[in-house]
Amino acid sequence: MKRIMSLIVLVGVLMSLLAACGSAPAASPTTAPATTAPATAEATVAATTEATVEATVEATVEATVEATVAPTEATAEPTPAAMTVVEYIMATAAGMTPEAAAALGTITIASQSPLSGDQAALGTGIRNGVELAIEQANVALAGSGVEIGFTPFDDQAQPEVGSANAKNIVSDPDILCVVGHLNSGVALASLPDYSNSSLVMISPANTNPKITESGYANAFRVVGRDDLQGPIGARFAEEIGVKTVYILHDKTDYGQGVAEFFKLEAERLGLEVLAFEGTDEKSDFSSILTPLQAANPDMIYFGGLYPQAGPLLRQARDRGIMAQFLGPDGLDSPELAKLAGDALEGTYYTTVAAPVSQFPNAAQYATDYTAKFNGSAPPFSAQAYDSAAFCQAAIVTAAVEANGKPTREQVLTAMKSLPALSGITGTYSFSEKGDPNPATYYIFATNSDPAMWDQNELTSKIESAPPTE
Ligand code: ABU
Repeated sequence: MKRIMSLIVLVGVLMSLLAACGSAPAASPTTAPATTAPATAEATVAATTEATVEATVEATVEATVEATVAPTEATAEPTPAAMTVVEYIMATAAGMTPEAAAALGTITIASQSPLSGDQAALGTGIRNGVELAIEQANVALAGSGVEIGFTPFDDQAQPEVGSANAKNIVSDPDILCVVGHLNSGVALASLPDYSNSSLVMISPANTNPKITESGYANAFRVVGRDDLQGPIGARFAEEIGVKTVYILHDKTDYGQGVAEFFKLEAERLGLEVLAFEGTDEKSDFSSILTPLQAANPDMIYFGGLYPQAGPLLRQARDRGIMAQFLGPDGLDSPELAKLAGDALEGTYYTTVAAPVSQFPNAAQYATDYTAKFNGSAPPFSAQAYDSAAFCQAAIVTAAVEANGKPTREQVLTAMKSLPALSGITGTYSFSEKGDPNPATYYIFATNSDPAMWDQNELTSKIESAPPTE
């Protein structure tokens, strides 16, 4: 029955996309490449205009329809012949001369993610994924002369902290690649510094379109984008019969951004949006929930992360609000189940990460992670492992090319020239802008047992190319 439901939902989503395709105007550019990088996350928030969002949603529909109807590169199954990124690193390192290896000196990969504060569960998983990737690569590369160091940074989920760390990172000449961030707003605050020194950043988690739409040649990610994630959520809401929706968000680049993409698609589908409201409240949601209860929506959509979503949902259910509940990948953490408890039953989230159990090639990673860190690998940690592997592949390629220690510019050039390679979470090739093509989007029904987060029920799975201009 569950399988049939999943298929019905998926077919429904695809049919809706087809219908939308018929009426959608031609896609228009999402954002013109910036000639100067945005200086702050605030500035980039302000830059998210309604027109941009609208244009992106149009492009989204087109891209997704393309991906689902015309199974070209966007729906291609992972190429069986694709070399794994680890095989690629080993084969490339084997081509290094002893002189080049001796000239490498210290080479370091940095990570940036929240290691303290209420998002540390996901941020620590990202750091751990990078650490494991580097440790395992160094074992495999023993004797080749290549050894990569690791320096983790705590960005505290704060744009100003990420930006300050970024200045320290770029001032260390040994750091040739950075894996980060968890929060799109923090990445957007850090990217100007990375960009000014041509330092490759590969994000395991950032979904805001501006990461790759702001003209940064050095920005890459291994996950999908909110201009697809939001509309996919809206289409799912329609498929399960939602007619009215009350939209809340956390006022961040990410949370507000994905909520805007959800809203535009919901309105286009004819759903009534009863409210669109931002809040940075973390504990007492009564002033939000009183008008929400009076509005009696079919669904609450929350654009944000689990530390807010958990208490919000718990308090809503405690007041007798039984509306459907849906949110994006910021909810993809067993911490949500700890915070919301049984209030989580019957709710949904969309995600670009998914439990490690979704990825057959990540089984060994899950075992290794538990052995090393004494806990289950959280969502986004396997994506961090893959991001670090791509950093290594680019660095080793550039080192062979440079016949010694490469510059950051050479690492960036190498990153852009990598072939499609298989990681533990999928086969990745990157678009010109740095988006994975394709990316995978999931919808899960949650269960309230944090220990069973890996067993959340997959409702549907959609592969899509990134939206095109
Ligand atoms: N995409 C989940 C993490 C939140 C963010 O992108 O800001």
